[in-house]
Amino acid sequence: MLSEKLNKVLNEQIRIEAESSQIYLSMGSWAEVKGLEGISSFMYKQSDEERTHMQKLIKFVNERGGHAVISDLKAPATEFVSFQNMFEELYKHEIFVSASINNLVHVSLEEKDYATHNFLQWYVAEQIEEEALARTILDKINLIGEDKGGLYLFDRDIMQISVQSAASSGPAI
Ligand code: OFO
Repeated sequence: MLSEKLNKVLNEQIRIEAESSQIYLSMGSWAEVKGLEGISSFMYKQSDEERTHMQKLIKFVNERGGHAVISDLKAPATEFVSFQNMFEELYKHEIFVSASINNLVHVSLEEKDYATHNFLQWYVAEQIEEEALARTILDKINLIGEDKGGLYLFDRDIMQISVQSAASSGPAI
């Protein structure tokens, strides 16, 4: 049975995952309008993944005798200065999510809830991967600079990243 405190912080994480999904959906739409097809499909896939993270949490909370509460969400940004800026925002957001997951792990230990602690390890590993991927992408972007041909190739490559990771990941809900 989940403690009230853990139920509360897990519900906050459910909201954060849902907001992450909306943020990436909005980024995907912005990129699509700008004709950046690869970036857009990458963002749409990220958005879908965040939704599965949220669903996995909902199931866990309810299975453990808690109540997963679905709340309203903060509206995401709809405009970005550039695609570079958009990926910097994505990276910052993933760092914020990692801190939030770390805090959840901390609370699970305080509450001596080892089942929740164990469940959260999947999220800890996922955040390491997502931060690493965002950093790799930012490195590539820095290499491109203002080069338009580079942007064309980047957009094509990132489409590949999203296809590959879609085939190899996706948590069991
Ligand atoms: Fe939910 O995985 Fe990153 O944010």
